[in-house]
Amino acid sequence: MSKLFDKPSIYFIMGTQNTAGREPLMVLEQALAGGINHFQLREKGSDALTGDALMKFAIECKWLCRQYDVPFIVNDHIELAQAVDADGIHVGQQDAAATKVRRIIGADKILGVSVHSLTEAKNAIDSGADYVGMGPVFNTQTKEDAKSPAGVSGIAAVKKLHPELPVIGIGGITPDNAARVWSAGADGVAVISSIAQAENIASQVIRFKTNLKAGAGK
Ligand code: 3NM
Repeated sequence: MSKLFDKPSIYFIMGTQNTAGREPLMVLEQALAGGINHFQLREKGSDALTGDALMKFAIECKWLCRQYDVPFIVNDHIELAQAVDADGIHVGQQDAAATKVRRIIGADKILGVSVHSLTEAKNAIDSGADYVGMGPVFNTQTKEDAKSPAGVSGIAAVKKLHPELPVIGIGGITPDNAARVWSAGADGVAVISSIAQAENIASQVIRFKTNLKAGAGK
């Protein structure tokens, strides 16, 4: 397993539109206090922050992540990631091609790619991805154009062929189903709503950790 994912990762993803009206920085700080291992800023949709407001928010998120020594990863916005000196960038299949992104950000930054098949996983490796996000594992309400839920079999198939590639499951993951994702071979779980909208955010992260450990017989 790569050093980046050397233990079950709770990889929290959030934009200002995911917090059900709660102060996003407070949500992030609670998630960090609970023990998330990675954070990705993902501003999406018609009400997404843009321009200076997005830059300011990204700098604040990065500062909070630094306090907890958690890598700060930006979704899709390469220029923003570079401007705030993020630790990494995550791109989808529709975003700028991963090979080009790797060339722009250099070897030292983290590159994550969303994949939905073995072929896409192989292409991500060839592009220099440090990890892939694979989903949706379960049904999700969060991503409007999400594909049909694929379960955990795709993750198991990718890990069988590419055991060295860190794979993070995404889509509809909760503390109750996270251990299934881990048992299939995933290196972590990427989560938006189950953490961002939890009543007690830090406790919810701790529940994820406890349940992942319980399922860690792989
Ligand atoms: N990507 P939640 S599913 C951002 O399948 C994202 O690639 C997906 O949100 C994919 O944890 C998804 O609330 C949404 O289900 C995940």
